[in-house]
Amino acid sequence: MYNVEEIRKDFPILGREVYGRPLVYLDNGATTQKPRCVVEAMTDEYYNVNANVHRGVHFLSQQATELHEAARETVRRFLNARSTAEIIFTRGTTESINLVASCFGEACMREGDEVIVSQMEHHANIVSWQLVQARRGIRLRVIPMNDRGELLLDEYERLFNDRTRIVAVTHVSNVLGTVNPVRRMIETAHAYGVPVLVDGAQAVPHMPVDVQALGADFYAFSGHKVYGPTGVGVLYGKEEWLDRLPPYMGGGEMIDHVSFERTTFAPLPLKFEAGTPDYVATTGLARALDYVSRLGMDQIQAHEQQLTRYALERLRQIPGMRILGSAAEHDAVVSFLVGDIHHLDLGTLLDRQGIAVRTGHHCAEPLMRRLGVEGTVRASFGLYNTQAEVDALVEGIERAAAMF
Ligand code: C6P
Repeated sequence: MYNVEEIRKDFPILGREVYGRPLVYLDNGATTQKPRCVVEAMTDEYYNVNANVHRGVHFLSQQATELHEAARETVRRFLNARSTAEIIFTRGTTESINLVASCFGEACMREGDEVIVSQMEHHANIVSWQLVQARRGIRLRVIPMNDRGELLLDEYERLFNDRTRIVAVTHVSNVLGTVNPVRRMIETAHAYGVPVLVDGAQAVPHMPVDVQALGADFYAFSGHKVYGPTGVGVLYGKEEWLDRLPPYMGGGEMIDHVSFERTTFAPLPLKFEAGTPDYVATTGLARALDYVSRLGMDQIQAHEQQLTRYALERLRQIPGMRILGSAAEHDAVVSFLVGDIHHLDLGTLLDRQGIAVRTGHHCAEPLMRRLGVEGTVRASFGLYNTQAEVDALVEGIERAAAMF
């Protein structure tokens, strides 16, 4: 049994008030709240274990290293990767994508080569490729979408040609909630001999992800969006691809031997992990993944899907409501506008009622342009949200709309 009221007790922040009203936190797409066990594991490591990893012979360093490498194994299991060599710790999705764009761009792309991205990408998966474009003269090709917010797969297939080097696509849109058919898209790309990077920032917190079943060559996500700490994320990469790529940054940890004449690099995954990692955050991330695994990703998904259906049903009844995105496969994100009320005004009025939503372009300006809007209000659900909170959102919107 999924007992959301019991689950909420694990998240102290959910008990607080803002402006004298109970907090209704519906900005989980931006970041999620942390269960007590995550914060306690990190506090415990700072109080009792803290030492730099991979370097010291002393007891604490070895213990910290064990925790850090155990966290890598937890991530491996969570994603069902083949080996811990395929799990690179980064600062988050943004850094994971930049790592692939930069290293893959350098090793595998030349002037005139192409990367396929989609109309609904987050800036992280657009701008990182534009940096490669500036350096190496590559081209971005864009998969279009229909008005429901679904990618056009026929058009996608038409984008492949002999200059296509990689596909970089989001698993779930942070604005529309569309769940893209990435498995099918990967099969298509592989039929053309092209690898695929999947931006899993908005997928990993909401559904079971199996990188081997998907066939993804690279898969990126952020710890803080899956109830873990900020400042840590993951890049999964197939070993054969990671082996082919040059290091991203130079420094300690990532080397084998260094001389002024010649340096050799450490084996995977350390080749991509220059400098002291946030080893306390990796412990926190592992604890968060254990936490969601214990609840069950299937159960979390079922709970959030039910909540999203309920929210869509209720929101649609509000006069003047325009919901952006109605893809058949829809995740726990709802973007909307009401009448001609500016998204920022609506967000501010909701905030005054204790309801936290996000407003603006959500780091997806090209998508906003396609939708013909400047921004939206976005409610994004997490494993601890309730129907009562959806009701509060609906009533909050009605109250705000009545003021206009
Ligand atoms: N989206 C949102 O409110 P970082 O900042 O590295 O943890 O994640 C970047 C990122 C990449 N891809 C997708 C699909 C995302 O949604 C995000 C982060 C947040 O929608 C902040 S803009």
